[in-house]
Amino acid sequence: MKPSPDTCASEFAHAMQEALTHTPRRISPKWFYDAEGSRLFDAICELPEYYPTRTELGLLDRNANDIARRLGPRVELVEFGAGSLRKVRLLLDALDRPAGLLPIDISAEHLHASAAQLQQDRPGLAVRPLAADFMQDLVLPPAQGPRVGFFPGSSIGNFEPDEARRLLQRMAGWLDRGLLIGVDLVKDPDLLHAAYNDAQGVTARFNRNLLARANAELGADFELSRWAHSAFYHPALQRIEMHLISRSDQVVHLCGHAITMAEGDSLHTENSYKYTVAGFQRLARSAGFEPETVWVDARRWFALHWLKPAAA
Ligand code: AVJ
Repeated sequence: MKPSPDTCASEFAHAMQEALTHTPRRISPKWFYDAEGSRLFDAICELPEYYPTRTELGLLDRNANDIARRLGPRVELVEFGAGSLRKVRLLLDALDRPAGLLPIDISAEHLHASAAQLQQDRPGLAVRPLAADFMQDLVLPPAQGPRVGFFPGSSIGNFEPDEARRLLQRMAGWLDRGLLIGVDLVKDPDLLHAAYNDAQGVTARFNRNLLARANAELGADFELSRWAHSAFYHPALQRIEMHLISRSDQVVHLCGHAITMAEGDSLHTENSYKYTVAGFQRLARSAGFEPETVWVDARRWFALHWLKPAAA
């Protein structure tokens, strides 16, 4: 496909060019989520090695009544990075007369399909999907009840701690009732390693999908087989890093640029920070929340925090 001048003026084109020409080469993981990337992520959630989804669903399921009581009646839920809307269904089932759901996701197609399905299953619920990047300026429609944020999956781990603090601060401004947020815990590095290096290679495909997307949308000529998936735990920084490593010297063409990569060169595609319970509570306090309750599974793999806005 020949790139049109206008796809090359897109934000994605700009992000890819910057990513490949700066040192170190790095890009925001938000670009993983085109329709295929969202589908691959849903497949990751089903993998035997990828414990976060299953563990968080278990926490929501087992504690649904307690959670619902704490959130209160007639709340409007705002879900950040809503994806397939599977988890919020458990909450909606338990909540006392929820006033509505505002699911926000960057992957428009996937969001609208999931929201339409949910609306069909719950005709009485006001579902108002918002295809947006919540890191950019975000204007929420008028609230239909006390607002509770729902940010599951440990997506907060994609941000540098400073950035995460700023995001939580903005959320505190939107959410008068509080925030229910899922956070992956610091744990045995072998378990973390397995979760991001699954035997079926789905995570590797998810990682390489960034390059497939650049080929499809921007007319780039990445040869996917020349890029190795690399994911490892960095204990001092308490994060998983994902990279794409060039398997040989190569030249990639992207929107009129020829970019040279040497064998072993890396493109850093994602960080996934892990937190202890106390470490995350400290971050939440610094962002204007008061940690109220935390639910943790018996193996201490995943934490679900209920944070209230700190009294002004
Ligand atoms: C969606 C950011 C929570 O960090 O575990 C899964 C994304 N990347 N496997 C994570 C992801 C590789 C996921 N988050």
